[in-house]
Amino acid sequence: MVVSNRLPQIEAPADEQEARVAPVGGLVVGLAVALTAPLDRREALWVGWSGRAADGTPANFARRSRVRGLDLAAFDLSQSEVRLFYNGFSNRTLWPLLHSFPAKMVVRHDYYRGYMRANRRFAEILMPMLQENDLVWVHDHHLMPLGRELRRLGWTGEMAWFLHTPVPPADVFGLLPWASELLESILDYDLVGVHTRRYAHNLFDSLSTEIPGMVIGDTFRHKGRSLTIRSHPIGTDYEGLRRMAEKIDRRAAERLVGVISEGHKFVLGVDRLDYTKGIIQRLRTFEYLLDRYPALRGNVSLIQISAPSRTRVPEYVEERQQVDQLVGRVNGKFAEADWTPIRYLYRSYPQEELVAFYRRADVCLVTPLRDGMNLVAKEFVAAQQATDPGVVVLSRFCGAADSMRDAILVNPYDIEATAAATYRALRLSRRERLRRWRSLNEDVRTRTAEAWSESFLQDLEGVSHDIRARAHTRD
Ligand code: GDG
Repeated sequence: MVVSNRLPQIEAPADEQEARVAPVGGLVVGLAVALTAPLDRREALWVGWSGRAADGTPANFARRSRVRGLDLAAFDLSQSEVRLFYNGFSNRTLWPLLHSFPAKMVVRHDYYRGYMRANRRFAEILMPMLQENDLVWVHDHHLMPLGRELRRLGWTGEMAWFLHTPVPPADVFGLLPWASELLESILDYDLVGVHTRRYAHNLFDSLSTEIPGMVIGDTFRHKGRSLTIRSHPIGTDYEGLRRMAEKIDRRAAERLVGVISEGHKFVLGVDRLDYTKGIIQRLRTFEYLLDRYPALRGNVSLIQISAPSRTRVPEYVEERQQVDQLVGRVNGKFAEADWTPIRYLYRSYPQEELVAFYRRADVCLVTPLRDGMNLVAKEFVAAQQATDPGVVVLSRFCGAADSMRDAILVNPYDIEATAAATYRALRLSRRERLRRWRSLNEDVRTRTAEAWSESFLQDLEGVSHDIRARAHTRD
């Protein structure tokens, strides 16, 4: 049983803009791929929020449906759950904290209480659906204490949690007033997965700082409980993306991107509109690039696709305004009658069209200030032409940078250096582009979403087996 806050299919929109972008987001994309692939011995049911905010008290059971090969079970949240649990504690407290933006963290006790209550309700809805021998796989920061709530209701089976965000250093985690309670709650899982070894290290460090316990190998022991923490980096649907990319012909790409004259290059950015993605810094980088290298004016443009996200959260409203203003300023400064430096697209595209953008771009700027993994970088690589590939400029501060060493790595806070790296990317020889792409492609081809879920679930079975064996020996 897979549990996440959001599902890939939204029944009725919580609000109009969210409805259009419901499937956009790395967790849903990665999991949908993993669960649609033939999980040989396994069947999966994916349970989560319908996306609907009920008018009165929502029903405490989930409605089942089958969508594009996935078995889903969805339930509604109340309006106050959406406000306190989803927009509040999940998006305004935990999200900025986990991404090391403590100044943006909103500390409100009603948010925390709402979060704990909502987790309890998730557990009440799940419990009657669980059958003996099920594996429970919980996802992301919204559902950190769900494992504890399920144990309270009597679930004794195997249970794991995967956190899709980064894990900040212990000093930052400790800024959360409820750090020790939340960290203690995860000890009820058998296995916790994160994207990188650094995040696993940070989580051990936070646990050791907040709770008396012992780290032994990759387990944390506290009051007779033992939690294993391991890194399992997520990937993409490599084969699917390649097939999609190979079907795109020049005309279809031109219909979308426009006819790009010979010698004109384009740089691409694709993100949910989120302050962690470094969109403001990216726009400033592009501005600096045009200032510093005037020969690029008229010959290079930036296409920035920003999918609307969390549109009810004040920090996201503010980010959107800042991005709008900056795009306007830079375009006003440099545009010519026949050339617009930044083409800013505030919308979400069907995946085939996104792939056409990837395929056509010369350089992809993937420059988050902090990101758990970042699937855009991997999708871009998967979509490239093997004979004439584009170049990835990648932030050092995302999980993807761990294995994508042949991207051009940058510190996105350093606008001048990132502009210089972008300039270099635009001028790389074909030979050098090929060399880098081949190495990146090998990484993306082998570490897929399917491989991620399979290795994680195998790990969970192994860990649970060890726990049972230890308990048996004690008996
Ligand atoms: C979280 C973590 C981690 C974007 N615009 C459109 C569109 N997208 C798709 C991309 C990609 C996904 O959304 C974004 O994934 P990321 O991984 O880049 O980022 P988050 O949404 O923040 O995801 C992240 C991930 O979980 C998985 O663990 O990597 O670090 O923050 O798949 O293609 N898709 C479509 N149209 C768009 O306009 N169809």
